[in-house]
Amino acid sequence: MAFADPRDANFIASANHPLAADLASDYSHLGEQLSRRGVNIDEITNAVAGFKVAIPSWGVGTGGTRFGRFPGAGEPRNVFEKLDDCGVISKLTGATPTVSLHIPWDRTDDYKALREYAARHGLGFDAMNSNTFQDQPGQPLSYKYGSLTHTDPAVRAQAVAHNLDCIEAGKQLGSKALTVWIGDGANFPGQSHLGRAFDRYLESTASIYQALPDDWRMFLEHKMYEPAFYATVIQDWGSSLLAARELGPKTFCLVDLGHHAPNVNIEMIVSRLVHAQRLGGFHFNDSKYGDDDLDAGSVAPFRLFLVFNELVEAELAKAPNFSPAHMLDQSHNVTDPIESLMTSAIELQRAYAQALIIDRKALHQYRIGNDALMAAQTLKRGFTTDVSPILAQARASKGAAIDPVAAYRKSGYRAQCGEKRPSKQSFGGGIV
Ligand code: LRH
Ligand code: MN
Repeated sequence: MAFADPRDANFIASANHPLAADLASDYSHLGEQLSRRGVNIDEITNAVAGFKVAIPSWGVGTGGTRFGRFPGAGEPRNVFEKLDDCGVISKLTGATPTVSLHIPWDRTDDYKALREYAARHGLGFDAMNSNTFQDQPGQPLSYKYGSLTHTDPAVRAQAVAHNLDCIEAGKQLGSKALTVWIGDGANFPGQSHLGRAFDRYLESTASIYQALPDDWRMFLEHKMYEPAFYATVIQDWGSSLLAARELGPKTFCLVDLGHHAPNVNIEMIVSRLVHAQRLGGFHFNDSKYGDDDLDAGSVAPFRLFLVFNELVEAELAKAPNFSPAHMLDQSHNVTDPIESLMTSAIELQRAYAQALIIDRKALHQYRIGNDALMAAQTLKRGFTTDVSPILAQARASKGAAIDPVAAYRKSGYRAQCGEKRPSKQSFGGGIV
């Protein structure tokens, strides 16, 4: 099999050539349909072309669960190889120009060199992620019973220091945000004092807040449960918003879609955080039961559409303090992570385009007229419109691939990596 570099513009152009005519015909056909609905297709395509989502560095390797992880061929062995793979995703989709790093998983002793290496792939860095949910070799104090909220001030200080390290690394990389997710909580009623644990959280995060550069943001990520199975200190958006308001204007709430109980109305949470001017961003993924970290739009695409409907409403209303950071946070246990990340980025663009084509004038009329059925139908018509030609045209307009997965497979990139990156057998579980 002849290998090719899927990041090469000529390779992408040659992969697009046989698909261009069909795309042009599908695009003009959809254009006619949408213009009859008062929608200018090129405006939507331009908006979609401007949509960006960050790739989680921890998502380009095969993920796992506590029961097992089954690495595929050509796994990235270090942050530089992770960036190589992120470069492929970025070039083929045109939608992922930044990477969100996780420290210490991506720690390196020369962040300036890492920044230059990323720039050669046309990549930058989004929010840094700290990690005080695992103990590292040689770490003086354990996080078994918590980190930023541990009852021992020395453990809290160790966790705060780690977050300051992440900020220092991020400053060298050009990142402008720190995401703080902690697994702190309790497994038994009575194990921890729920109020004092929250007070310790505020005390510790206030120290992190002090170290934030003026143009940085701190994202607080709430999660209902796991690894704590009775009470989690930042368990829901209410706890996150309370903390954000008490910590200061550079603190925002990050919504990981998988961190809610099944059937929770996440689009309502988004609407409230927009109102509170504290919507910091998202960890997009999908789930059916728990924090399954499945591919975005793979289980509940209508829910994803409803989240983007709230984002478009906020955009159109010019909501103050509204610039959410879009990031994926997924675990690819049974697919090629590059393919899953490409298709997931595209599913976000799909939900965005579907939300953009909603006839909001008609929707408003039906709403104030309490015509519930027609309001619901008008909204849903966005979701039931196949906007694939818009998504492909947005990619083609940026020199990306009309069919990224087909182009990726045609390049043989994974097989190339298999040859270059000898895989080491790994047994046992764990998310990365
Ligand atoms: C926690 C979480 C968090 C990351 C981790 C990899 O479940 O969503 O965002 O730090 O996954
Ligand atoms: Mn997350």
